[in-house]
Amino acid sequence: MHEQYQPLEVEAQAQKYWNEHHSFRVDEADGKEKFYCLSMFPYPSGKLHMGHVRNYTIGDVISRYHRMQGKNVLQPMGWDAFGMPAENAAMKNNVAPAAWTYDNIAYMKSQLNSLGLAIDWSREVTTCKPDYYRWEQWLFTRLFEKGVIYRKNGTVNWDPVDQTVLANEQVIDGRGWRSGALIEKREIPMYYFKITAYAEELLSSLDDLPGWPEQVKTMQRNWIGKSRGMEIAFPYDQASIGEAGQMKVFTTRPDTLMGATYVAVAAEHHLATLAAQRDPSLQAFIDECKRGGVAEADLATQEKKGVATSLFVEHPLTGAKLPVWIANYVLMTYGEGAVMAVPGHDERDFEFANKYQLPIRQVIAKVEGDNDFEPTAWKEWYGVKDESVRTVNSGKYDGLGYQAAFDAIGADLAAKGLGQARTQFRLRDWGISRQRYWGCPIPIIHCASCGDVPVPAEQLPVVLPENVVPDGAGSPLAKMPEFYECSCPKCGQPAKRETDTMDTFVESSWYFARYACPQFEDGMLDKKAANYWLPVDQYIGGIEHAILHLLYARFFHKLMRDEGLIDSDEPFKNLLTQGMVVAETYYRTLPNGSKDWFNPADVEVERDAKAKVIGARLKTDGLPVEIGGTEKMSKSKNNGVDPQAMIDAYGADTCRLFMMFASPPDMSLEWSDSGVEGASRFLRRVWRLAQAHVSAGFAAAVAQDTLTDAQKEIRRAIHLAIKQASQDVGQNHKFNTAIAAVMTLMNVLEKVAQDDAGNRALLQEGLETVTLLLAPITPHICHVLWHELGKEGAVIDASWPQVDEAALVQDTLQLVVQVNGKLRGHIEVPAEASREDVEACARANENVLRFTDGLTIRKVIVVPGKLVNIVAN
Ligand code: ANZ
Ligand code: ZN
Repeated sequence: MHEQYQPLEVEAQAQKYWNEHHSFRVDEADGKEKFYCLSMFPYPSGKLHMGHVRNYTIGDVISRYHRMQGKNVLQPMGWDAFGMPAENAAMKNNVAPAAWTYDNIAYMKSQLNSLGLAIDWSREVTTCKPDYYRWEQWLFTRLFEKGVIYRKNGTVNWDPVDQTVLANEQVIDGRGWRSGALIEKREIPMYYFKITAYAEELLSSLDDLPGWPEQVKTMQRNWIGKSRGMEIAFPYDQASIGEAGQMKVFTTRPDTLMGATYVAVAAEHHLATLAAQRDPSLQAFIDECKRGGVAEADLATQEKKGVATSLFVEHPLTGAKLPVWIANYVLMTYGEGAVMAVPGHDERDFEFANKYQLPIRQVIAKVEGDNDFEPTAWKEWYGVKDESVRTVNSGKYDGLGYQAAFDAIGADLAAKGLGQARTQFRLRDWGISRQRYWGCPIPIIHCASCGDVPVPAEQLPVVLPENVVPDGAGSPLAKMPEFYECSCPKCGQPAKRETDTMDTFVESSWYFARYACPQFEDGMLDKKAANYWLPVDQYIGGIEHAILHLLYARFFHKLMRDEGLIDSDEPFKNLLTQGMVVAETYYRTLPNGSKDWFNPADVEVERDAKAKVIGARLKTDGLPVEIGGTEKMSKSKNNGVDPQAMIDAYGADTCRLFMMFASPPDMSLEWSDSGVEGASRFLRRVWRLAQAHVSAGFAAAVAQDTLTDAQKEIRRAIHLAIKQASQDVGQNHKFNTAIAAVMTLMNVLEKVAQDDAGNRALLQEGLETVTLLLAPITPHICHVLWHELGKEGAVIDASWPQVDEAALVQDTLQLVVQVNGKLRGHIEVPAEASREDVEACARANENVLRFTDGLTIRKVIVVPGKLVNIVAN
């Protein structure tokens, strides 16, 4: 054993052992309990960033811990390999996206290996490879035949100069990112997954996921957005509209119907079109709304604007004529694209009515006691719909609570055929067509006589040609007759292959299942293997995937279930969303007012005695820089730290220990050089103690009943550490406090003299314990230490240590003694001493006698195991 800890050598040795022994390869072995631990797979962007390292270390620690619990642990890894960055890089460097992607994968795989992750690489999945996407295409054709996938027109961003469709992120301030041209909206045919058909189940089965963070479930619930309400029809006013018909609205507040003073429609609504035919001056506003193409979130906050039309509709209960407005806050894609405006009780309508001088009518009031309305405070009752409010100014409906008003108004509307209860979801069907090259081809053939024909299973996969360099002007596939020319599978006539590819969220929606059987060639999933491994026991990834990825993956799991491929209902039993990795930012303000950001690695910080940062200077010129506060590591603030530099300088174990010690996994982690150095120092201490112990020769096993009192204390520290770490890691994923427990133990062990057999036995037990407790976190050094401590087999095959309850028993306890709440001394009592004995011992303490001299003892408070407080005056 080297005297010094040499991480590079230690890590190479451990990794060599794992490789040679295929240590992490698993199969569906009977008998053992399975544990499937999954970290979200990376996009192969080029190199790992700190967020990846954190994510994969957390997953690895959990995996290794469960392996030590005797479970059959699967930890797979793969590549989310399709996507736009590859196309952009391809254009920049004139290499094919495939070559760029495969190079990145090779490099990042070597990085993952250098971290020492316990991955079963025999299950590697790469989504851009035909053996993977073939099954995605197969499922697509099945779902298309079932009607779960369908084709309809969708709106895209069209760049008229580049003649190409742009993704949302390629549109910057309304212009194309390359051409700078003003972007137009275009309707083109696209394929949609009917996720709305699963809305109810996706919502209700969130209740079956107690292992998910509440916050994520709430985000999903809001995204699915179930609203119970009513569909209400407003008959056209024949005189102004000139045709018969009804304008429908969806409302969650039919109880406010008597307060509707106008109606508003979206710019794309039929009535808007009709109004503009009558009055062309309206067209400008309609065009402005359509051009906006604003995200839904912005719609809620943007300034409300509208124009009046000369059209009217009739109130369904009173027949009163309500003016029709065109308003920018009404979405064409929600409900019916029209609203009944109740400015008295809806904030958006209120803002609009105030601006355009439209009447506002109060029809809801707060009720205090039985019937004590408070008409002045009504604006506070926006959104309130329960029994704390009553209808007012509503004629025959006056005095009703929310539900009673809903029912009474609903019944009258139903009798007239003008209303019915309805549930509305915010969730939309998922449009997956992308006019991009580097994605999974959509397996459809367009035939002039047969229409859209799915590619037959035996002709799959539709292989994406890999040697293509896109030029940024439209999809390359659409310019490759050798790709799109084909014959119709039904009639044999010449036909055209679809050239759109799928949204890359499709690949990441089922990779977790393919890991169960990555080489299976007879179907998408090998049912036996998939049912064995799934659901994933622990899924780990960033909170940024809380909505889309996790919702799509849940959806796909249900699609695969309904296809008979798998039996479970949900893919991820437990979810851990890791916090961000943040770092200090440094900058100087340039003469033009913009900021020049400096990387933390290039900055020297000054600290005061309490280690608080008081100043910072650039290393190159020694001049001060401003401190911009801690922020998520990002390119824009230049505060990213390259994990590779840290691994190269300190080794993977130090890096892993720092990451796990700096904060619990769900909190943000602040980068700190001194933290890394601290981690490195700690590992060197462990090594040094082990080295000293091992070089002193043989150590016998501990015999609890021969230990002296002092030795019992040492052994107690060992087992307290086991107890603490087991709780922290096993139950709460609090690796930081588990590490702290090991550090406390190290402080004890370092003080043990290597002088007699009893001490040496304790040191042996202590060092074995340190090694086992750290094994999931710093696996390389523990692999070597285990061997050096003379243990048979590898530490990865060892069991997590067990607490010896006998070692925790304390023969004597030290209690604090207080007089009137002030510390006056300590007493030593037998652990099993009675309350009376403890009290008597405290009263006899000489300090207590001194401080109670001349006083009367009024009360003695005993907190067992802790303290005695004597109240005297
Ligand atoms: C009258 C009313 C009175 C409304 C009131 C609210 C409060 P959620 O809960 O999100 O489903 N709405 C309906 N369709 C719309 C559209 N296409 N664009 C914009 N807003 C629309 O929201 C339902 C409410 O959103 C509906 O209930 C409707 O306004 C509005 F005191 O109708 B309400
Ligand atoms: Zn045909």
